[in-house]
Amino acid sequence: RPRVLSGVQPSGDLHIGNFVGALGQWVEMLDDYDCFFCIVDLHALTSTRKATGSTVASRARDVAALYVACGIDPSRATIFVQSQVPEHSELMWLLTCSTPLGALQRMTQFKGKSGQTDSIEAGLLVYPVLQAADILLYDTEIVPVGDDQRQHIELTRDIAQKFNAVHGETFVLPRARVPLTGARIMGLDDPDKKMSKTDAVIHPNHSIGLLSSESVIRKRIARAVTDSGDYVEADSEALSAGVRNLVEILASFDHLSFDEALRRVAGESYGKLKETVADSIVSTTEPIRERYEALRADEAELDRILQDGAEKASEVARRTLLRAQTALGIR
Ligand code: AQP
Repeated sequence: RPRVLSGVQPSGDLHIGNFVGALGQWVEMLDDYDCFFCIVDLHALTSTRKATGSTVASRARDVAALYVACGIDPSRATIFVQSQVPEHSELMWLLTCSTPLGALQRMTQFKGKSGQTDSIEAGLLVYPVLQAADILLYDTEIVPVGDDQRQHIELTRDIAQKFNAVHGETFVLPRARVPLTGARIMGLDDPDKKMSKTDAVIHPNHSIGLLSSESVIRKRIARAVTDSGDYVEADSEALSAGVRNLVEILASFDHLSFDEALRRVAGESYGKLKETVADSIVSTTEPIRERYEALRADEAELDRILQDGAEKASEVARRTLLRAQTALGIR
């Protein structure tokens, strides 16, 4: 079966964008792919803005419980924490040495984030190389991600291609799998900005957590930015960014295409649209929240799942790292 790898940073509460762009797609791949799902804690250290090490460590268990609660069965997928497999950091260094600085400086995320602050940590610049190591270590063919990661997967391919050309066939070339709807869920408070965990810490109305209660979900959707109109236009070109985002959320949660979702709500008032969207989110997330509570309470079982996962991941990672070291001539 083709190998799949993807991950989430334990950098805050997972939101509905993470579900649509990542976890929701992963569940659908369990039968047909050999799945590795990582909790990328080292990525969550890339900026002091995000979290301290100890917060990241306790959140890693939260994320593991959430993976399972969303339907990622640990007997059908390898679930592990990135820092428990040291090969990720080792391979990253080998790849960093041949990655052009200009390629990293051209990454859209780096340009956007480095422009917001005077003091930028080097981790923000080089973390796409760590991401490349995460992917290449597992001979990954498919990386199911949201749209924001597309450019980083392309960079991973470039890094792998260059390495193979110089040192001989070593890495499998991966490709991104981005969902047709919901690839980029936008902030509810600012529909021009991608919904993100870290923004949610500063702006409480920015996102909806996967574990939010029904009342919070309804309140946040009710407050979502729309526009000065009253009714949903039938023509998708005429929709404002805020209304488009709500239709996109509805489509993702109800497994519809964007056009199908729009046909369902066209002509409705914004109030009714918001009610429909909130209903749809609640019906998907409520069972996840219930399962999560039970799973999170059993820390010994979570640790066993992660220990098992790290052992399986290490077996593959060790072989690939050795291959890369041998190709480079340092073994
Ligand atoms: N808004 C989104 N819509 C669709 N998919 C999304 N993903 C993230 N945001 C959206 C996808 O979720 C996976 C995990 O990504 P992440 O851990 O980087 O999530 P984040 O919310 O972006 O977290 P942070 O800490 O707030 O990161 P930064 O600071 O980088 O924005 C990925 O597959 C991602 O595509």
